[in-house]
Amino acid sequence: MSVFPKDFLWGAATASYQVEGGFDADGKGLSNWDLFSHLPGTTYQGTNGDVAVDHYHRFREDVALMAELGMQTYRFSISWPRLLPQGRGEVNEAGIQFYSDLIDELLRHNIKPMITLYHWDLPQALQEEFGGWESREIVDAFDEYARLCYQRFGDRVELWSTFNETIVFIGMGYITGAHPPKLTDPKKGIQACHHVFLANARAVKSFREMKINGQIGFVNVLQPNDPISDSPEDRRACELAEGIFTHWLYDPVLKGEYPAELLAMAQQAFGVPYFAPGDEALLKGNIVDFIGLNYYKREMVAHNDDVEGYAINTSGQKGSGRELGFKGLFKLVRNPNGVYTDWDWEVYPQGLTDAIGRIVKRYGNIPIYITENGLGAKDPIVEGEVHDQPRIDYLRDHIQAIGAAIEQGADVRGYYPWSFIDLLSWLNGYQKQYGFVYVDHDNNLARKKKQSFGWYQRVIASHGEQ
Ligand code: BGP
Repeated sequence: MSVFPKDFLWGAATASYQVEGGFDADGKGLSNWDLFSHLPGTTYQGTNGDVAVDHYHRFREDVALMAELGMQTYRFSISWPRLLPQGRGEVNEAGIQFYSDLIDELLRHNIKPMITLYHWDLPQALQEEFGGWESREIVDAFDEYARLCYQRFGDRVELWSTFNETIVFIGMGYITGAHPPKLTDPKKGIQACHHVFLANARAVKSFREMKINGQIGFVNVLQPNDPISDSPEDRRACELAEGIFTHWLYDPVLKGEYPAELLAMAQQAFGVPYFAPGDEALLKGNIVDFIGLNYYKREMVAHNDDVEGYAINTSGQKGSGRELGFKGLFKLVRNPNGVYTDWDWEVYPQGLTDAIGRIVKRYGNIPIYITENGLGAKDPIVEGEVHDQPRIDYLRDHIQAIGAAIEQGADVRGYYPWSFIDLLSWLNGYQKQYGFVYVDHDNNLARKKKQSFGWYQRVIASHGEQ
């Protein structure tokens, strides 16, 4: 008998900038990524999402493939500037129509939509007007956008999440400078992150005030950290890394407060986050209904007296990056016994069971959806077929890892492999593939089912037994 509960949902995920294209179609405003990806040296070989895989124009064909795959749910994000070209104010009805049609098409095929409100494509107008996430003004703007989405789609959509992976868009946007707005300013980053939590809380509040029939959650990545050795220095470094990468991001949305030790450290070192009157109550009063957990890899941690900064492997040449270090705090190091992908991500299915266990231990048995999980690889084409057995192996082992967590009592309600279709990997272009469906960039973006498509079809049909 399957360990997965009867109403466990099998799905897959994407995000607007990575699949839609139509970057200026039908009145859409520009996003921060529309500009950033065109700056020299920002993305792998200058790739961008101007056209992406043209899901904007081909969504009916894509939904038909989702239905054929047997998907019961589909996680996608809304492009804020497609609905509100200036970030607030005037509504672009053509943008509303696109998502409305997409939702109807999904429902017609019995596929439950899960909407992410913010998967990193900020209206550029707000960046220019007041500095985007740096300014408290973003909280009102985001609330206006969230309310618009609830109002127009809340009659048909029950599963919502506010944000995707704050650690990435804030961490890389404001600390490492690899994402827009390309800053290396921790002080601004910490305050921007605070504004994300406030925006989340406000959007959760509005969701409840508007009595939307559904649940609202927050999506975070979880890379469980393990110390590279048993030494007290490495264990302490690991504790700090886990605090910064995990507790800092989960506590405010699940407990309504920051982890105390780290809060004191940040305020002492940088004078932020700054709390305005009412912030604490807002966070405390608006805890999310569920957590969306994205899992790809674990990170081993060591104490760090020397390494500062990092270099990302965006080429898929093993060993071409350099691991992240914050001098005096910790560094991420390679596991000498680990199995790694071509992008140097450790393949460690047990880490997903661990990640779920750590959430349950710290926050109680809250509802969890695995909102992303997958293997980025360059899939070979052999005699016209796309071979992706490594992806099948990866996903199978991770599905088992979720099963193990469920057997231990965790309330995991659904699985969304990343990704439904090959799409733009933010910094790695189109060569880092994740999908069940291949897209032929040399042939009019034609869709083609991979080996993994038939496999996942059987997984869903057998409710995870495969
Ligand atoms: C997550 C993002 C996704 C996706 C995925 C894979 O952090 O939420 O949008 O891109 O990672 O990452 P990458 O494309 O860098 O391999």
